[in-house]
Amino acid sequence: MHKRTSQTMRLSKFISLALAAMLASCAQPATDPTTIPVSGEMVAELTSPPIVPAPVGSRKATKLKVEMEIVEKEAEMADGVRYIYWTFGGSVPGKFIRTRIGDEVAFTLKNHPDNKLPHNIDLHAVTGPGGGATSSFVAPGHQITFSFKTLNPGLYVYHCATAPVGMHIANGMYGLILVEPEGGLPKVDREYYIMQGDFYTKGENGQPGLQPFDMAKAIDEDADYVVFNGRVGSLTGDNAITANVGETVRLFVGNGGPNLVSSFHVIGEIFDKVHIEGGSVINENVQTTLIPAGGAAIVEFKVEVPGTFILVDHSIFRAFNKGALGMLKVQGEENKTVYSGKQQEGIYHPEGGTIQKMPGEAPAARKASSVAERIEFGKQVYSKTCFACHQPDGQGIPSAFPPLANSDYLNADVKRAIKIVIEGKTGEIIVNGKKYNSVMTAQALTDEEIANVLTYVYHSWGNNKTVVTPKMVARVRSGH
Ligand code: HEC
Ligand SMILES: [Cu+2]
Repeated sequence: MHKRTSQTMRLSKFISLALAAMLASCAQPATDPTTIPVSGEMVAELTSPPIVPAPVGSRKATKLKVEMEIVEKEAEMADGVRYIYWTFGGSVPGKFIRTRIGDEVAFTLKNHPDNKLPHNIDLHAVTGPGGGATSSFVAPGHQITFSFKTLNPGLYVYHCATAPVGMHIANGMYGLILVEPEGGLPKVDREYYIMQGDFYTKGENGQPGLQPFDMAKAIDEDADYVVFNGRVGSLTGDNAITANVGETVRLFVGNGGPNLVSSFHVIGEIFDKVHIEGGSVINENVQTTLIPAGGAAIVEFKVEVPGTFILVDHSIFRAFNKGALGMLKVQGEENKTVYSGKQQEGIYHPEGGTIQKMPGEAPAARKASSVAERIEFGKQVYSKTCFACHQPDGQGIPSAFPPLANSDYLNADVKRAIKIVIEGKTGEIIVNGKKYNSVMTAQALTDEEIANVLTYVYHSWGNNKTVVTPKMVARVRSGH
């Protein structure tokens, strides 16, 4: 009897203790991140942009080994323009590091023996002096290891902090480290890594050859190049990032600077969610998000319609003249409710002229009855549609918009020219010996208008006087 009582008592005491412990662990507000236990160890997957490592998912905090090699190397900044980059892991930005809260990161920084300079690393995700910089200074041919615990979830910049700091950053020494919250970020279909940076070269933008760093321009914040992922064209044409209609896309966007802040925008998309400054506050329904130098943002949106969506720094001359332009190509079914495409076009005469209707909708606009008329009507189309880029005199703008004046490219192939006006054009082309690699948007014009404008262009500025007819345009449009 006595024995049984004491057993029961012991058991009930045990149960209440266990309950109390359980309750305490539930009631405990967010665990002190410094006390999150780590189990096991693993080698971190590191990726070069625009790829990101696999999500942490539900894995427990662990000892995460990061091995980063510093590489100084020559690479292309733009077509024909070369630059000596200093890199974390061989790319600009450097390798993406993906951790979760509570991880103990064992960070090994290796400075390749062929390198010329000492470097170090300051990770904004580190709580400690210099963000690791004071412990990580490493000479060529050496390696150092230090360790830190990730205490705050978010997206953080890392960069070299060796004097002159600005120069090390300007040469490409930055990247992103993500600290995921417990349980990981919500699942999305696509994730990409993009980082803006400004570059300062002795020669002006586009001047070919190996370009040295220009300290005076850097101090003046007078950038020759403002680019995503280290070079002009890193995310355009065949390098574009991709998604399918209906998918959710998450962009980890950083800004290495060294000087400029980024007004990050995707033309034709609205950010459903933005983790402002890479932190925990989520803003919704954002058009353009400001990313400070040495800062980041996580941007999420669903793609509802197909097309090419252009990523820019909306300080817009940087996008169209200094390189801060990328592309997200979305494939899939059209959704005419979300976006109709062009339904109707008329000529808008504020002073009260007649509205011209598209053929098919109503009897067409005035049809040219002679070549002279075609040229005259074409000139009107040109001065409304083409001249902003190709310029009123057809001279174009060096390294941005190719000339139509005396253009060997234009004169060589009329079908190709028609196709360009119908479909737009991206990718490298050579016009009169100069390379262009930019974007011409599709021009929403009728066959008649395209015939007119191209006839005008072919009869202007020393071109070969080809006459383009609406029939020719229709044939190209139908794929013949
Ligand atoms: C938004 C700027 C823009 C507009 C507007 C524009 N273009 Fe272009 N165009 C470009 C760019 C940029 C290229 C080069 C594309 C590339 O690099 O692949 C180009 C290339 C061309 C080319 C081939 C290259 C050459 O120089 O011969 C032709 C022809 C052309 N455009 C004609 C036109 C015509 C005609 C119009 C008006 C109906 C027009 N473009 C409107 C930007 C534009
Ligand atoms: Cu450095």
